[in-house]
Amino acid sequence: MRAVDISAVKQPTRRPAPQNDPLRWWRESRFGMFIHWGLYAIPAGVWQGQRVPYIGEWMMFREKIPVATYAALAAQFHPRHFDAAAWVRLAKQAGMRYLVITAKHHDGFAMYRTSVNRYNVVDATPWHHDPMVDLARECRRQGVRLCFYYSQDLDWHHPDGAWNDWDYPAAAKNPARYLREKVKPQLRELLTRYGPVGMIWFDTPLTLTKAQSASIRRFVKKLQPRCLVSGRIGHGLGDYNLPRDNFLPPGRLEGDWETCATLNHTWGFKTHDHEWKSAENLITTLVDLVSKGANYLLNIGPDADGVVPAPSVQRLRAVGAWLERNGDAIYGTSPSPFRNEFSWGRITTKGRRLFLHFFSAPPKIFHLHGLRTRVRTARALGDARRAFATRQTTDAATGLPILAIDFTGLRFRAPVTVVALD
Ligand code: FHN
Repeated sequence: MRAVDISAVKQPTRRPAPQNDPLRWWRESRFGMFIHWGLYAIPAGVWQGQRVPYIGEWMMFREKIPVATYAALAAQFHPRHFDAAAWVRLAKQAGMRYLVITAKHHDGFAMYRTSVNRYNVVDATPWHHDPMVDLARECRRQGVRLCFYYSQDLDWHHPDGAWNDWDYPAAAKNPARYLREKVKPQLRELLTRYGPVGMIWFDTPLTLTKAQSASIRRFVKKLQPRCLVSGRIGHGLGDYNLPRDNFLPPGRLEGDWETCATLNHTWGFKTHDHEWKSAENLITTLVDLVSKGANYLLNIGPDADGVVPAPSVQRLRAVGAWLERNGDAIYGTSPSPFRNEFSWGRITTKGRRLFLHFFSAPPKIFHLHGLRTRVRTARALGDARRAFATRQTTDAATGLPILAIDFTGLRFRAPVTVVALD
């Protein structure tokens, strides 16, 4: 093991960001809410009486549902319980600082008012309502950053969009026309009608060329220069990296990363997916990701009435309660100065402070090997009176520094307790 000094750790993306760096808010936020909501919430994972095993929002593709049959679902979309204030409040309660909602997923249906075609939540449903107006207002009011998911490549509704070859022959597709007639006009609407947008969360770059992706990026930046572009614009053109869904990195990452993840196994609502990750799992994952330099974008899939599944609400509130006590060790932090993972937990840093996140109670005398920085105090986070005795020595055999902290008498709160060193 190499000894580290927290002030000397190379943290390429953690350099003090200039005030005007558009990534600054995103790096500081660390935790966001992903929302997958669309027509797929109506069949909710059941097609022709059969429960489907795959992610709910892929039903149109997996069943090769003709455009006209799928579009007919819109006549049933009338979410009487939709409450933008409550959704944004839930994000706040969970400690999430940004919200990314599906403005258009792969099914091509716009969940906002678009003038591009009538295939949208205002013109095609009995609801006749644009939920993005409410969400934009509530995000502004409650201080959460609004971001839009937009499927720029796959579009199973547009004749020139990628991957619907059961309605439209692949050979006749003209992607340039799709970009010109749908993608760019819709992005213009999203970026000019709802106020400042934190990010356009592009997804699944599968068929567009580098030049096409670059032209989408330029288009976004021209309309809102501070709006971020997610890594899945493809071709390395994003403002940050987005690995595969539910990715848990094995060690510290270089650069800016985000892991997007499900709470159960689907993104879009399914009636029969009840395998929820526990609150402990979510907190541990948040800590793990942040200690490695990644953001955590965690998904909810509201049902067709606009109701967020109760198990999602319970779990998000539990994470929020933990963040309420321990948020100082998450928001605005830098990754662990150590490359390796520890079996006892994880480390985050902020300035000269080092946060030790224990996944279970440590021994009464806890040893941290390899920290060269002098430690003045060690105390339980949020409890300045609670100081622990520390001792720094050098291991005679390896020459490595050893920090010993005496936790005698500390009752560790489940699932983890954070200790700050400065
Ligand atoms: O195909 C999509 C999927 O439906 C979902 O939107 C996820 C979220 O990251 N992205 C794609 C798969 O990676």
